[in-house]
Amino acid sequence: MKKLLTLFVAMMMVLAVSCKKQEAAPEVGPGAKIRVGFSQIGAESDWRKASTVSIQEEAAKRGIELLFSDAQQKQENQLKAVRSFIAQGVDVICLAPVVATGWEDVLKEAKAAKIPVILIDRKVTVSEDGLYSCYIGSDCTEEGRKAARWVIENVGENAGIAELVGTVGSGPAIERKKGFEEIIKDHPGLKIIKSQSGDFTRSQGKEVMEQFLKSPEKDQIKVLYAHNDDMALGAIQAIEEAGKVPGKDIVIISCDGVKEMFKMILAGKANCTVECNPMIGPQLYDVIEGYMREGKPIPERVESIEGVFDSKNITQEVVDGRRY
Ligand code: GYE
Repeated sequence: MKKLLTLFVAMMMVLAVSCKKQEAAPEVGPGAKIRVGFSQIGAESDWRKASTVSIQEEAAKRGIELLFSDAQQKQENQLKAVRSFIAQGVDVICLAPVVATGWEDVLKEAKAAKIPVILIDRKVTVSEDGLYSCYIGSDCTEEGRKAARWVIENVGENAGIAELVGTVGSGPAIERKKGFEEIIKDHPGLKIIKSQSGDFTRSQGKEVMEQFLKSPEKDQIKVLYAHNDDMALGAIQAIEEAGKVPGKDIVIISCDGVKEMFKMILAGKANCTVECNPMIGPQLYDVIEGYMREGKPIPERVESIEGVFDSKNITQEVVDGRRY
């Protein structure tokens, strides 16, 4: 009995630390409308477009009123959107932050208005705790590690690596670089010899790769590590235009797992994509409805489940079944 009691107390303690201290939920009935303000980054990649669809479709399905704002990759637009959501008194704010810093003031304003903020897909760096309720999304550092492990296992110990970095200052760009470097640092033959941002877009991925392929180091580039599929897809075009064979002369690995990248891997023009799941609408509204309708505390972290895809597990069936 005493053992059971100790276990119960321990479980309650774990529960207490894993939930951020927050206002009691307003508790609305099953029929009442929930209003959510969502500040989306933009439409820079296939991944982003899929994430927008997931959040919009799921809101419609559940009868949740969604106020949607597209920031066109600009933080100033996101700050305006969040402030307007606060002014309109939404129940919950959902924010996909384009960069990691610069959010303290607006998050304090939301907190003062007692509106919980749920971050999705990108993290922020803030100096104090409790400025947002929850982060739903991927572990992008782990994605970087997975990419590096794949290179070590499939390419070997010696290769010059070109890196296409995501949006400067964004969580995924910082973390995917960090995770990748953390693993290759113990493999001295694997070196990043070129590294530049392509802002997560196909057009800039192509442009930057063109420059890499004109640089004095061009013949040492044996691997391309792109922080997202769109930049890799742009780079594939640049590689072909430079008269090289993508997937063979230069091994290509990126993050996201969008359908277009799957097709390239199946065609042998790319080699691997580390999955990052954009379909988080259902997880987001489970948290919001749990909080609003049942008074459940908002969890601090909701993780998405993700895999690694290469020629060993991509088939035509997998490509056809991919929604985005
Ligand atoms: O990898 C990229 C997008 O924030 C995780 O943003 C997301 C990234 C994703 O534009 O394609």
